[in-house]
Amino acid sequence: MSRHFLAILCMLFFANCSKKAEVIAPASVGPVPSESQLAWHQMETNAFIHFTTNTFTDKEWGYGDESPGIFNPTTFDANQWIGALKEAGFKGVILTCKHHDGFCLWPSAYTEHSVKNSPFMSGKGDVVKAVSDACRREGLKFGIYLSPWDRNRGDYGTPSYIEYYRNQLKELFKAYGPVFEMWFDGANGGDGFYGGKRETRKINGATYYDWPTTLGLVKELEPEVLFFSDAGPGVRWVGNEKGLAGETNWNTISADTLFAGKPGIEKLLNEGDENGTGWIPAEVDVSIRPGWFYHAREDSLVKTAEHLFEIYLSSVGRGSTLLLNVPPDRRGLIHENDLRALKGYRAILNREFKTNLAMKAKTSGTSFRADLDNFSPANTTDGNGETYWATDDDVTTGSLEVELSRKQPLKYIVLQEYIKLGQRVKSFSVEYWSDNSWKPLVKGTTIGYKRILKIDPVETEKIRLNIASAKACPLISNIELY
Ligand code: FUL
Repeated sequence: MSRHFLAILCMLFFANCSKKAEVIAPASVGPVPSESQLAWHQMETNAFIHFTTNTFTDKEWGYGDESPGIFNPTTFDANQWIGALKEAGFKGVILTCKHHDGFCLWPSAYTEHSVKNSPFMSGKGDVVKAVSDACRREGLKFGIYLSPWDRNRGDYGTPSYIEYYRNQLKELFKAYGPVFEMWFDGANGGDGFYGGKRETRKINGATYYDWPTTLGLVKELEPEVLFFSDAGPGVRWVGNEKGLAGETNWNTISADTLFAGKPGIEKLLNEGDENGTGWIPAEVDVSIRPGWFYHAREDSLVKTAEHLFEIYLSSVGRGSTLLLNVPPDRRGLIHENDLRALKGYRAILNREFKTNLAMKAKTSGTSFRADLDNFSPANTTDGNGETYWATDDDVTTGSLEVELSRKQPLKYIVLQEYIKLGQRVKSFSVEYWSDNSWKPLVKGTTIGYKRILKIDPVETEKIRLNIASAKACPLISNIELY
């Protein structure tokens, strides 16, 4: 071979390599999740715990004049709570350290309205410590709900209350961290005890709390924490308390005009905004009972295991994270009926998603990025969430087939996008192979972190995912079939 010819060959080889290098990783599109948001998506299901004097007064919203003397869970056992929640598959727990009534579940140095003046463990008890310790022992993450609205405080509505609220945040984050999520709900002002004034107080939800300063202060103590509120900035409210994420569910939304408690934004929160400027995914908060707090009269109204499974499908299955409230009773235990429902729910999940028929299944696609194996359809069935099928940059539609070794009954299709590089898919359909032709199975809009489609069962040896439109080249990291 002449030297001249060798040089040309080398040039061609390197030109080709650099062309491939250029196409290697698709660029991100729109906002992308932070590390802690990604970890939050992967948690999928978390539990909420509502517990305070309401548990003993049978109320949902304490007025703020409740005597700490009534708070007395006599067989309190945080290990029972966390053990049961862990068994049900929850990865994190968020506790109402203080609800609207202002009673503190920890012995705060800034108020007398707390466990320290209750008969619970002769005033030596600390529910926040017991729960956060149990979480750490069991490997669950711990989160804090601290109600901004406080119907007990005489200074609610004035600047000194904001200082009180911030002091309590510092107290909690220093003593009970790490904290993965901080919950600020949107119930802001109304009538209350207010140190004996018994009046109605209104605050301006957009300005009173000066959230940027408060969040900045918390971030200094806990840089990784995610803030939940209607408007985020870490996680947004899903717009209802029924367990329903939008069928169309964008993780993106523009938060600049939103604030906690703003009325009339439920649909926007439920569906997000394709062109939103921030990654602020929706969290689905819903209670296992009609109320958020325990009431004996609701013992027969605990959601069934089947209902909880439906909620899983309409939350996690629509690309959100589920936050299921399980309120302990007056004994300080999770009630037997709730335990039974949780066990049943776990059993359904285990049964329905037992064997992924698509694992390592044969795949093919209309096209894949620069014909590089790094982006081939096989990445969707390799059980690795870090690999994905991608098309060329100018290709925003495409099809991918998954072929099973034999004809199998199908009930669920699980799809996942590689969201690290942004949410892309706007609409898709799935078909199945039957009688020598493709038949329609299901259609959908967004996919996001995870989409679970429950279908009318079919028997088939092949399915085809068609991406009909996307914001940019689609990146599908995972397909599972059950
Ligand atoms: C709402 C509160 O008013 C409810 O009592 C409950 O805590 C729910 C999760 O958030 O804003």
